[in-house]
Amino acid sequence: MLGKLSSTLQRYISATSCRSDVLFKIHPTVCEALAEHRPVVALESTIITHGMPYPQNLSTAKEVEEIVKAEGVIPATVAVLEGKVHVGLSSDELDFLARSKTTLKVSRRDLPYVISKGLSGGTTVSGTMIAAHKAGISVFVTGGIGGVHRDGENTLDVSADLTELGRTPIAVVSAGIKSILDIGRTLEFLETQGVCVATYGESKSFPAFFSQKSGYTSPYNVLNSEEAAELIVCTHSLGLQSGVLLAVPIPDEHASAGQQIEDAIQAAVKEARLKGIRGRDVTPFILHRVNKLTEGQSLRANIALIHNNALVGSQIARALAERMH
Ligand code: PSU
Ligand code: MN
Repeated sequence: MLGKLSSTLQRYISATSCRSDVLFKIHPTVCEALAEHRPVVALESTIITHGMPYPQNLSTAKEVEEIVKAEGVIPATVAVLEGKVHVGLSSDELDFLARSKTTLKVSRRDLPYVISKGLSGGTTVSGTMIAAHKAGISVFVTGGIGGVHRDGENTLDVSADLTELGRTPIAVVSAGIKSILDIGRTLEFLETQGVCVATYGESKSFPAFFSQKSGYTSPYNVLNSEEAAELIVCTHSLGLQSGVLLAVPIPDEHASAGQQIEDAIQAAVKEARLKGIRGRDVTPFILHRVNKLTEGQSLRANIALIHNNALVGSQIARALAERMH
């Protein structure tokens, strides 16, 4: 009885001492898990609001949360809702984000505006990293991160995801970098930013999202979740304020459409340039066009690799939590 009482009390204390405030709300289940040092994985929401069409965006968001839970890990999807950063969403909140056509794409630079106006939006990798770090989460799973765009040496279109990785100590699990981007320059920029980049598994090639190989050598490899956790622990122990990028190659059975998707990407990148698409609209435009040009093949591959990333990321979060005990 006493044991039961004290665990209830502990839950109460952890839930009420969570660092929620007027601008920032951590979901009670996320709070409890963090207070009890149980594993938590952060998830982004631009993929829901701008990265995938309805209804696949909603089903994917829910499936990813289920995969994380099935691994014994608490999912914390991050978004801005009516001017408040939320870490961990209810099913109704996910539904709202997936259906809304007015939500903004929120990276670091957008946060002050969106919050000052009481607006809602999906957080990008950079926006999600900020919120996850503030909440005390160490592992974040997504599909693909932003990077240096092709022709970025002229346009200076370099995703804020890269500078965020340079300044926020979060481990981001992704399927590498999409070839809509300049992968070589992205890896160079990550090095400059001090981001430790490692491919998960034995492949020497850094993965290119839809393909297992980008043709660029991966700086490092981690062979399993324990090695990944060790890398994260060392980043923290050294007091580095920079992030870690873990690249998980797309599973074999979904990599076959790689070349066809690659051709569609080439066409979509050209189209974006001709149409004068700029800035924050570039990535969503290309994702949408590639999905149309491949008749949904890219979307199916995208969903499959996010599922896989969620599984791997959860295992890493678990290995990390075990290291902390
Ligand atoms: N890549 C994808 N799907 C996405 C994104 C990237 O395959 O949904 C989103 C992520 O939220 C990422 C953002 O952080 O796009 C990067 O946008 P930009 O290139 O404008 O920085
Ligand atoms: Mn950009």
